[in-house]
Amino acid sequence: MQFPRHLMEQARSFIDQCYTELGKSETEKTQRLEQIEHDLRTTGSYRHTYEELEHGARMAWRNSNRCIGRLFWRSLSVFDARTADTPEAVFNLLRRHIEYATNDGKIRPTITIFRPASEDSEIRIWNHQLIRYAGYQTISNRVVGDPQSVPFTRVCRQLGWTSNQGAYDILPVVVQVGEAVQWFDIPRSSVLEVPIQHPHMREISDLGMQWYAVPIISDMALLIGGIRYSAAPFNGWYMGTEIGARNLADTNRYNMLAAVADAMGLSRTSDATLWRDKALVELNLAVLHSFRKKGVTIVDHHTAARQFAYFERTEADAGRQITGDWSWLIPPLSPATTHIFHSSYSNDFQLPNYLRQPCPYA
Ligand code: HEM
Ligand code: NRG
Repeated sequence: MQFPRHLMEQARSFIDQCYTELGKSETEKTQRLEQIEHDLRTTGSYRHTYEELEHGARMAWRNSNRCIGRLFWRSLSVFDARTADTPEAVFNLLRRHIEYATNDGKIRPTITIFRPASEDSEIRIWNHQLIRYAGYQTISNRVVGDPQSVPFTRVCRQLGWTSNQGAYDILPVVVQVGEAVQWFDIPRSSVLEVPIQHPHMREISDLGMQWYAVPIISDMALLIGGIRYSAAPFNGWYMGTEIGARNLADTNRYNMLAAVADAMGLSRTSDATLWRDKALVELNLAVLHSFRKKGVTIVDHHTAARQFAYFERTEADAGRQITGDWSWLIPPLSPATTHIFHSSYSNDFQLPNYLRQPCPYA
């Protein structure tokens, strides 16, 4: 077997930084690198210790240029699920993830890491997020539900999943282990949802909007020390604008702004009445109010930006260069009221990190 030189270099760079940050001695570092080199020589790969996995996943969050929530990177709970090797075993651990992370609304940032991809087999979760609403294209070429979910919903139905075709149907989880693909319904009792109610405008509450409590991204790979974890779903909590200024507002999503404006009694005869802007503010207020009232963790964009400013300071104090993707870091509502809008960031890609990967279906 050819010695995987490139993998050794990536392992070296990771172990070097990881062990330094964890305050380990040069001896420990050297010994671990010798062991990794031995494993690479004899097996062609190496296995992270739990400590490396835990700190690697946290570093990857810290390096996520598009994430405004990174102040809390040290608090990530890391589940080692590398022994799961059937769709059923994977799904059981995904259920545990959902319940642990949801925590009755006191959301805990969590990641579950499944075995890394090898040359001939990988684990993939086909969903973009573990919990998400279905979308159905109707005969009149309209969409019921979340338009972004239309292709994946079609795949689920081809696999045999059925539903009542409502606007807020929770999709099943589709798990692939090697060649085996299987879908599973998440028990209703495991999914926390929030009806969207306005603090005083009853007409907005009557629109029947809702959203789920926990965003759990399940289609990105986690890259640590040259090892690619192709299934490593992670979650934090929502920033209100993700729901109120995008998911419920975008014209190619739930497209609710006109309905909200009508519920508020606004005139929509001219764009210049700023009815969209007024509706956006009340919808975002309703999202924050509803999560708060239900006891579900959420952050408003002003607080999130202040937390990000604090992250920038603590990173500088630790002697690290902070990187960021400006166009993703600015909130979609009132961006210029945050310091981020008036700052610039280097968008250099640092490892470990989370990475988009090719869609496993279609
Ligand atoms: C992106 C907030 C936790 C990794 C984002 C975005 C927001 C955000 C607002 C932009 C999303 C968009 O515009 O669609 C937060 C908040 C968190 C949190 C408030 C609360 C703790 C986490 C955690 C991880 C993470 C725990 C990983 C361990 C990422 C990544 C992206 C992202 C990789 C980019 C996703 C993509 O490219 O599609 N985050 N986040 N975040 N976040 Fe966070
Ligand atoms: N905008 C997406 C979710 C993207 C990630 N956002 C987070 N991540 N807050 C949406 O569903 O609206 N997180 O890990 O907390």
